[in-house]
Amino acid sequence: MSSKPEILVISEIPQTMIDTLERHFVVHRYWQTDAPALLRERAPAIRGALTRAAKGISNALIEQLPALEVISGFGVGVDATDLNVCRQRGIKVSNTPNVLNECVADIGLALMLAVTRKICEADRFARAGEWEHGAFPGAWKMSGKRCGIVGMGNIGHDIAQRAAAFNMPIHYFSPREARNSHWQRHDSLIKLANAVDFLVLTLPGGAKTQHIINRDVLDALGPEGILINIARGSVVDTGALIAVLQEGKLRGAGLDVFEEEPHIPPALRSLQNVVLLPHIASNTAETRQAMADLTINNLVSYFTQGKLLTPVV
Ligand code: 8YV
Repeated sequence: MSSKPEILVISEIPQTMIDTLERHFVVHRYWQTDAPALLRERAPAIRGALTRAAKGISNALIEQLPALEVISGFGVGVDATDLNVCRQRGIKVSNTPNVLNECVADIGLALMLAVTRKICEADRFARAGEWEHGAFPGAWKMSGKRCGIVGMGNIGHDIAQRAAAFNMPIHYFSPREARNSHWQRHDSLIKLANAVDFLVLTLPGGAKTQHIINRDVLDALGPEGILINIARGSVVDTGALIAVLQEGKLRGAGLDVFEEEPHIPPALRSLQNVVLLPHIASNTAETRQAMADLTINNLVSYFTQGKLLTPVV
């Protein structure tokens, strides 16, 4: 067997990433192989794992990898992997912070505009030839409306800067103080939701934030409010969201993430006042290349220098 360290790639990644990885590692494609046979044969030798951030790596799989030292996440979120289990086992974990901030923030603004100006609905109207039978009914203005951000991290800051360019007053709820003192901090989610027209979610997923956007928060956002989720599906109570949308108690929603990806509840899919994206916020050629480089370089750095470039654990 080669002297290169053996790593397990958990879910599908671009072939170009596999090609680069193979220069440094013996790569096992978990999603493509007979998993039980692979684990029987190679588990004792597998020292590293690479996983898509939104998918993570299960505790059951971690348990079957006794030699696992390091997990490199392809993405910034680390909610899908149990970090406590990793700490207990002494497994190092990394992610890809910052390289995706701009593209994720861009999609946040795109969803805000798409919902308010009914871009997708108007596109469907135009394609169907309906214009020939009458004008499009019209939409709402976005510039100048109040933007509320939940989670003032680096992506939250990028959203705020973009929204400020649309003359939108910035409000937020976050454990961390914003870098700009003109942005108004609120000490509860309900107070934030009451004060704004848009609620943009950029907070981490995981047990602590599960369904933090519940019926009470959505009611506080109100019938002229718009919810934008570019964080994790788990932070929103989807049942409550569907109910307020169906009842006309929320103007609309723009969602890039869902509770059970890739499944999107049919009730959401049938609503006109939502814009639904298949988790594409970071999915541009430039950003995915930067994420791929950092994901791979974390593993290379760990195995050659003994340390991760962007450690989480
Ligand atoms: C990734 C994400 O595109 O970074 C994250 O946490 O959710 C996305 O940006 C996704 O995890 C694919 O790997």
